[in-house]
Amino acid sequence: MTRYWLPALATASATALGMGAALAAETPDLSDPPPIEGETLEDAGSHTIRVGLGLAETSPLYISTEHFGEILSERTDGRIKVEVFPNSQLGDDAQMMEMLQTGSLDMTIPSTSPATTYVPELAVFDLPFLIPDRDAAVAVLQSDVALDLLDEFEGSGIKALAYHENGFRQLTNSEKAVASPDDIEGLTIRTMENPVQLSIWETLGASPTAMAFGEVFSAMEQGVIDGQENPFSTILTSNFHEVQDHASETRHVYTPFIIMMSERTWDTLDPSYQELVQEAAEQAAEYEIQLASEYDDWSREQLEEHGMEVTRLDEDQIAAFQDAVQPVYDEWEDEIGAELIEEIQAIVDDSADE
Ligand code: TK8
Repeated sequence: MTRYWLPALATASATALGMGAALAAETPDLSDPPPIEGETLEDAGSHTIRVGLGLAETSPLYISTEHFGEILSERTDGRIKVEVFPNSQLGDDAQMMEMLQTGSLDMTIPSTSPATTYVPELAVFDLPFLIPDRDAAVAVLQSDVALDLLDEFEGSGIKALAYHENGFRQLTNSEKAVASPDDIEGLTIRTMENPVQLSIWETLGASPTAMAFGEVFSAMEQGVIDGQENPFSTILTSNFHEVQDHASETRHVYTPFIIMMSERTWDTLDPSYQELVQEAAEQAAEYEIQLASEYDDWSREQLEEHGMEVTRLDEDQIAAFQDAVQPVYDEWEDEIGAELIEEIQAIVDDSADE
């Protein structure tokens, strides 16, 4: 399995993997998040928190999760340890959320899309071209409107702590360069397990199939599907370019991740530890969003260097996709809530004025 590291982040990445000082001479230009202020805790016991992730250990998600563990370990003199299990080895997003409910796993960080099973309004993030750029994304993720959706998990057995970035999704396929909605006709595309995602690709004329992330590589390798869509960093760190010759910079959906804990685990934590975990999750989220944005362009360049053809789309070409998927809004507006959609759109518009 080939591993791709963003050079500027080699130190952080190497540290995250315990790879020592070999790469330490490279300069990470990302500052570490500030330490958590407050007392170190003596009497709150020891905990090992197991975190399952769908993505590889080279992903910004994994690196920031290791960082989350470092913050907690430092702040508790090693009384809280975090163990991270990447590559869907404990299950896919849906399975790991169920494991949180039963208490057989402590944490996971799924995309919002499969989490709509618990909080249907999260499907607002599945709407195409809702979030145009990262400034808008950050404004939305920090808004009360978005944070209130995390509270909606209450009673599900899952404690949602913070948003991370999965990122702007790009289409890849093994068949042809895609530059217009017409090019999509007939392609079999894997989507996340979410009805709005299915509806996007049906509307564009593809034959979509919902599938867990961990099955996507082999489905493409075996030709069961022609393509999939994910951020460039995931396409690279999951080695999708080995089985996909074409990518198109469609940026059709911005997907957040949610950092979640089992309510059962949460309840075993002393309130002072709960506060630390919440703060560490927020710090890790800030770090992850920074990492993810650094990885985005770099990953696209790496993919091109590895022979993937990346089709860039100009404004008119993007507008053609945007027009083509308008019916998705009509179809889902009532279900998701027109008011919620408008609130998010208003935050996006404000972020453009600043
Ligand atoms: C990883 C997934 C993934 C998501 C997907 O667990 O399923 O395509 O984008 O990255 O959450």
